[in-house]
Amino acid sequence: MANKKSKPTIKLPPNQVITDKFPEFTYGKLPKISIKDWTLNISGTIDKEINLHWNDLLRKFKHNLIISDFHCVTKWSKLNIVWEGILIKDLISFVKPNRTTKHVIFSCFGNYSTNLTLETLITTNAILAHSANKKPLTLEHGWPLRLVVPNRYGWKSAKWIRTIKFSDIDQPGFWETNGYHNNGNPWTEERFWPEL
Ligand SMILES: Nc1nc2c(c(=O)[nH]1)N[C@H]1C(S)=C(S)[C@@H](COP(=O)(O)O)O[C@H]1N2
Ligand SMILES: [Mo]
Repeated sequence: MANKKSKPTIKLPPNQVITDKFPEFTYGKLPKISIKDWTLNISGTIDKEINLHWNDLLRKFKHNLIISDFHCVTKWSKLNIVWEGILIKDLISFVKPNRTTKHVIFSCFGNYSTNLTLETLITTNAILAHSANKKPLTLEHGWPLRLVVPNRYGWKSAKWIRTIKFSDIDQPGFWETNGYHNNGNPWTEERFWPEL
């Protein structure tokens, strides 16, 4: 009789390894942030630039949960993280970017940035998270607010978000100008610039 091998039930992008820990992965030093002075600046191809204080942000938007897997390009993956925060979709409905808008650039406290297309943010159900696995983020994981983009490598999930700029023109971020792929889809291993 044929010996049926059981198929693995976990779907993992190619060449990733599961970790049960939640590694902290930061280029450079941890930023110092005071929640009292914290603002989120939203600008670019929207009608009016906005600055939101922490409490404004928490009050203005619905809070949602997503469960997603985290894949670092250095090959560790952590499965099933519960993120809570504000869906980028809700932020987009609020700021109403102009019809020509195609790109969104996130900049952080510290010297880090990343770029995504508006379409990717919507179709991946990206979230601005303030908690992970039911606890407020630790500073190491991006407190008070980080981006989480499911189905993109971890470097797109920028921690310590400070500004969000909507744009007609792409503006590659920190890793995207240092050899990492502009799109970063782990399922097709978009790790590095295609010519590298
Ligand atoms: N501001 C900032 N965001 C960042 C990084 C960083 O160095 N600075 N590293 C990125 C990388 S490469 C990964 S894998 C994830 C790691 O998130 P974690 O430290 O919460 O595991 O954060 C991403 N966001
Ligand atoms: Mo990473």
